[in-house]
Amino acid sequence: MKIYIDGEFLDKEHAKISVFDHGLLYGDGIFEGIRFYNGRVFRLDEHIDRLFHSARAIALDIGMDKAAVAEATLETIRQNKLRDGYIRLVVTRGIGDLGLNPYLCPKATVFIIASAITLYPAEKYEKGLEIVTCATRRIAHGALSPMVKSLNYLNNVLAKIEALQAGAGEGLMLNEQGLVSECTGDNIFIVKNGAIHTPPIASGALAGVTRAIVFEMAAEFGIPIHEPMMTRYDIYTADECFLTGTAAEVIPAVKLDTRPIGDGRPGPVTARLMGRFHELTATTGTPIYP
Ligand code: PXG
Repeated sequence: MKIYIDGEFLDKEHAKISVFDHGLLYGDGIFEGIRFYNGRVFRLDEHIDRLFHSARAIALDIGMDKAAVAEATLETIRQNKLRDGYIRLVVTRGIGDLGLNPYLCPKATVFIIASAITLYPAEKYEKGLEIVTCATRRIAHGALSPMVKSLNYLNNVLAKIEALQAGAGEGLMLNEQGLVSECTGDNIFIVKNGAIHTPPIASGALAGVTRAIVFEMAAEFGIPIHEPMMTRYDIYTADECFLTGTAAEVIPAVKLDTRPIGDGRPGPVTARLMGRFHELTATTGTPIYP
């Protein structure tokens, strides 16, 4: 396996980051998780745009332009001769001293891993996930913008521990007001009375690339889609529920806190969105091998 670090491709054994890197010392950095299917990178530009927005928000100079980051991403896949897989693209503040001061880090560290990804078992796509509400709250806008896909994932990790300990596939995270935000690594949607609803970005949801595709698909199908503030009640009483993310794609959720959602089985709107999403991943994207 060849890993991109700061312009070089290194073997896995030699792909190492300094213990003085502020990405490690302070979680001072950002990342993207990107999928590629059938020789094409899915929604590459959207991921690169979000990366640059994350960088801007934390005053981080990536030291490369968007075209160079996109090309490095494609070249990492080529070096590994892959056609299907997952990209982890990480930019850290870089190497500094043992103090918070980011201005003492002269240059950002950029690394890119192209690899396989652990997916939910196929059975979960057919039968649906059971999810539980986590006590750990989504990061507040006043602490660190939840829009920034930063290396500070500890509260999501703690929520994921809660979900896994409860035997659930994913955990629902609320914001400080107790409103539904999203899951630990996925956005959440419900279907009710023929319309799709998902919490607004203001509630602490990440502006997911897959989330945006649900809006496109809803428009295509003529299904109304709204972003109201939502509580758990809305999910308990929904007809259908599904989660979205680069890793999860579109996956049905059939129980929240042991209560069946709708009839407790994946619903028809979810199935239709899953089908269209698979068509998009199979037929669109930036070619890796022109
Ligand atoms: N919310 C959070 C907190 C995320 O981390 C999403 C929503 C969905 O966003 P996208 O843009 O992917 O539709 C994410 C993304 C993993 C993994 O290994 C998690 C994500 C992406 C890729 C892999 O669990 N989460």
